Amino acid sequence: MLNSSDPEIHKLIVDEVQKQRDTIDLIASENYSSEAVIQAMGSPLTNKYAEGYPGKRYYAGNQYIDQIESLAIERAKKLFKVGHANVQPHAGAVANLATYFAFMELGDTFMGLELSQGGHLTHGSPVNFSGKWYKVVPYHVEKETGTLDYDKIKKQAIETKPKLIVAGYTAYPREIDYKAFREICDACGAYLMADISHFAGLVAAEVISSPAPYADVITSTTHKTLRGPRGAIILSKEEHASKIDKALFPGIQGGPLEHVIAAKAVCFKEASTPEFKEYAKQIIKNAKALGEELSSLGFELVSGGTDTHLLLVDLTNKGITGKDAQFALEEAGIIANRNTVPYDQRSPFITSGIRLGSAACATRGMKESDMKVIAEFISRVLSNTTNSELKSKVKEEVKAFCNQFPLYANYKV
Ligand code: DSN
Repeated sequence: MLNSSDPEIHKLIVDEVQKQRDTIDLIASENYSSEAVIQAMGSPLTNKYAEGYPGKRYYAGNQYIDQIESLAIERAKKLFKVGHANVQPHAGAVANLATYFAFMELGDTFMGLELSQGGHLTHGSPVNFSGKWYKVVPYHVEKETGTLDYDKIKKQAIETKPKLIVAGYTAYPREIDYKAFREICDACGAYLMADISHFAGLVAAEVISSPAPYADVITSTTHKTLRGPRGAIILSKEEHASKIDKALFPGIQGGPLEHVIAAKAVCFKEASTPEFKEYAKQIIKNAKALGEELSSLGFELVSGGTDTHLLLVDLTNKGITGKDAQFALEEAGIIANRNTVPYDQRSPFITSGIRLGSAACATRGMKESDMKVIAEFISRVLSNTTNSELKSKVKEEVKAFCNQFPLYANYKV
C-alpha cells in the first residue's frame, strides 16, 4: 500500500531497513524489536482515543483497548515484580517528568549524576526542564576509578537534603548498588527513583540486580535492552500508584498511544521467556568480550570494563576525538555515538570518548568471537580515521560480516 500511496516515504523506509541490515549497530540505547512488536505498533489501534485508564476512560468504545492496556499492566508488574505499572508514557523523558511532577514541587531539590559523567538530560541538566524547574545537586563519579563512591554521595545528600535522588544512567558501565542508594535516601529523607532505561532488559531477565526491592519509583524506556517499541513505563510500589497516574494523565499527557501500549505488552511477554534470559546473558558476555579485545588493542575503558551492555571508551591515549571516531566508524558501516568521558576536557559536541553497546548485536545472534571481529574493525578504522580507502574496505567487510546475521529477513514494508 505504502509503495503506491507514498513512494518517497516507502523508499526511505526500505533504505533504512537495508542500512540496518548492512551495518553493525553499537549504539548502547538501540536494539532491533521483533516483527511481532512492529506489527502491533503498526496496527489500527492508532485510531483510538483512550484518555484515562482501563475502566475509567473519557471516550466510548474502549472495550478492547482496556483489555490490551490491562494485559500490558499485568505483564509489566509480573516481569519487574512491582505493585504498580503505568504503561502510558510516550517516552523516557516524559516518564521522568511525570515522576518529578508526582513527587516534588517546583523549586524542590533533587540529586542526579552529572550528564557529562553518565547521567541523562532529565536528571538535572541545566538545559533541560529538570535543571530549570528544580534545584539540582549533581553527584559525580570518582576521577581515578570512574565509579560511584556511595559514602561520598551519602555525605552530599545529608548536607543538601534532596527530596528525591535519581539512580540509573546512560553511560555508566557498572552495576548500581540500590541498597546503598536506599540507605542514602533513608538518611536524608528522599525518595529513590531508579531510571533503568538502559538496562531494563537485563533487570527483567534477572542477569543484573533489580531496584524493585529498594526504589520508590522506577522509570524506563521500553526500546533499549528490553527490545520493545519506542516508549516508556513507570513502575512503583502500590502506595504511589494514584499520584503517579494523576501526574501523567491528566497532569502531562492526553490520549495514550494504544498501538504502542499493545506493542509494549508483546515485548513484556517476549521478555518473560527463557530465550530472553539467554539473550540477556549473551548481551553481557558480548560486552565483556568486546571490552577485553579493545583493551588488548590498547583502548582505555572507563572503569576498566563493564558489568552490563555498555562500554565507555576513552580515546585520549589514541589522540582522536569522539566526534572524529564516530564519523570515521560510520563511514565504515559501524554505528556508534561519541560520548563525554568523566572529567572530559572537550565539549559534549566533540568529546573524548565513544559509547558502545552490545544489545543489538546480540539480537542478531552475534557471540563473543564475533565481538572480537568487531573490535578489530574498530581498531583498524580508528588507527587512521582519515584514510578513505581503509574505511571503504572495512565497510565492505562489515557488510559481508553482517550478512552472516540476517535481520528482518522476511520483513516487507
Ligand atoms: N538518548 C538515550 C541514550 O542514547 O542513552 C537516552 O535517552
